[in-house]
Amino acid sequence: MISGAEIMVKCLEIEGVKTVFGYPGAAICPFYDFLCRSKIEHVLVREEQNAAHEASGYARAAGVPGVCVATSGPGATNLITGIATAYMDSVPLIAITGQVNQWLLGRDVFQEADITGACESFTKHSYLVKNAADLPRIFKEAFHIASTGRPGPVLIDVPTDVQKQMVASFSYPQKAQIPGYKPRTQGHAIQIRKAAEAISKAKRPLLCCGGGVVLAGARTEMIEFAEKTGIPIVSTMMGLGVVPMDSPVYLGMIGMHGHENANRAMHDADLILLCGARVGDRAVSDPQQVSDTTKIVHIDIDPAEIGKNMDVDIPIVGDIRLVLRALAAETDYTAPAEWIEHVKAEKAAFVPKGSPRDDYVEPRSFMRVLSRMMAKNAIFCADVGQNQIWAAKNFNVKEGRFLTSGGLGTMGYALPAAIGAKLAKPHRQVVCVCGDGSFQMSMCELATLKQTGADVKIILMVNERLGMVWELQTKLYDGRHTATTLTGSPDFVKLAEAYGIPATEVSSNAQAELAAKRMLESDGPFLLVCRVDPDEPTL
Ligand SMILES: Cc1ncc(C[n+]2csc(CCOP(=O)(O)OP(=O)(O)O)c2C)c(N)n1
Repeated sequence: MISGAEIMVKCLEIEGVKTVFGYPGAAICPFYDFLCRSKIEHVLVREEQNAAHEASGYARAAGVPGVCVATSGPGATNLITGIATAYMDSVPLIAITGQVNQWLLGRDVFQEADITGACESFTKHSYLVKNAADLPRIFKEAFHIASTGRPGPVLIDVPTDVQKQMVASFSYPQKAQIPGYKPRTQGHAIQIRKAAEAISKAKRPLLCCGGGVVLAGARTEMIEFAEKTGIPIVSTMMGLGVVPMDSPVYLGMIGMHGHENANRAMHDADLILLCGARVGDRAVSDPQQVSDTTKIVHIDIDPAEIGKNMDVDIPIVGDIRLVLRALAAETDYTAPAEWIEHVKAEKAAFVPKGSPRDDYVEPRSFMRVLSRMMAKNAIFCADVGQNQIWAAKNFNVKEGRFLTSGGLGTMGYALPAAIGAKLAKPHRQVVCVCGDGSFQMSMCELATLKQTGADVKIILMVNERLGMVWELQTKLYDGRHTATTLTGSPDFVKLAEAYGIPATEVSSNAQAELAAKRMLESDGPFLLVCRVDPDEPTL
């Protein structure tokens, strides 16, 4: 005989899970009681939202589903923002929650929350398990659903009695069999041919890569396709890192906070190949205006994305890696020299904003210096706010990753995501940047950082404001700054030191550069507090 809880742990082991992030409570205790007998490492976070973010950072760095665990009721509801964040960024995540005993469901008993109902609109699928014998099938399906097609979070809610229920034996299915769930990976040959024909007629073609290119592991295919055809590339924020900023085929990031020359290329193009980009409003503010004048080819693994935000001329459903390979085989096109020269000249004319100063740390120029100092394959996590935009526009992701909450825009994401990423890839340099508002949403994770010993470096941009909203109020609300001044913040250096984490504060670029060098060379976690001019703009 074997209990439901033991089955849950065995399922995770068979799926190859090495680390889970969680926070226990009575309703998940049976599971924890078996987890501690397993080789799976458990990271005790300090608040459940961070468990989901840490699992998300882990998943994005490792390329396998991340796993987070919480108890019923408040534990489960605390996970919600983290689950929604993962959903918006298509991150494969398995969220396991304890639930009250089945016979108490629906009675508003202590710590009961309808978490499957609450998460319905931002999970790819969710299960409320009623019988321990179903657990192996459910876990197999959950991992399959989370990591195939367009990745996303799957929730498994397990009542306490199901965790304790004894069943005769355990066997794990070889394959998940889910009727009606068959993500299409090969693009349709006729559509690919149509796209190749459209490319052959284009005078000003452009490739636009989104987060789907990263998820598909199609970096090489993307660059090879651009090099073969000469078609230049722009990226969305989620597509950052596919092509290094200094690559000759890359023009920059598009969008509201993007590079002007990249936006102009979007405007001037007569054909855009959207690759794994969902055309969110931050990336393209008026999608219909673009598609009115420009031919659009949209490649995406998720058919629901195609045509959702922008009218599309040639839809191609499939894995970007496979579609780009097939498209490359169909075309011997070379982009007109005139167009290439035009976009290159615009890129060359682009002058990065911000220059070093000695009264404050100037974040844009500091980001550029920092990226030169960091390892090629480093993982860089940006939080949300001005700090995110300064990083996205100025940090050159060479062969590494740029992790941020691009879809939901969740403040407090960077530190936990960085911890998760470091635990997934211990040999890679991991640095995160936060604003003083964002950091205060997740600074309890300094304890997790200390406890795990994860070598994560934190750059904290202190402007004593909710900078991004302050800037918005300056521009759009006649400078009426409401509820955006951060008073009462702690001394961040002392705070880190209280956790046993070394820290230093700097207030000029010269100091910041020196301190960053020392920080990067040091072992273990470190907090670098950078004083930023409160009126520093993003653009
Ligand atoms: C959880 C959450 N609450 C509110 C917001 C709205 N918001 C977006 S940016 C921002 C300000 C961020 O301030 P800070 O972290 O200090 O970074 P800065 O903009 O100063 O770099 C706020 C409040 C959000 N994105 N996420």
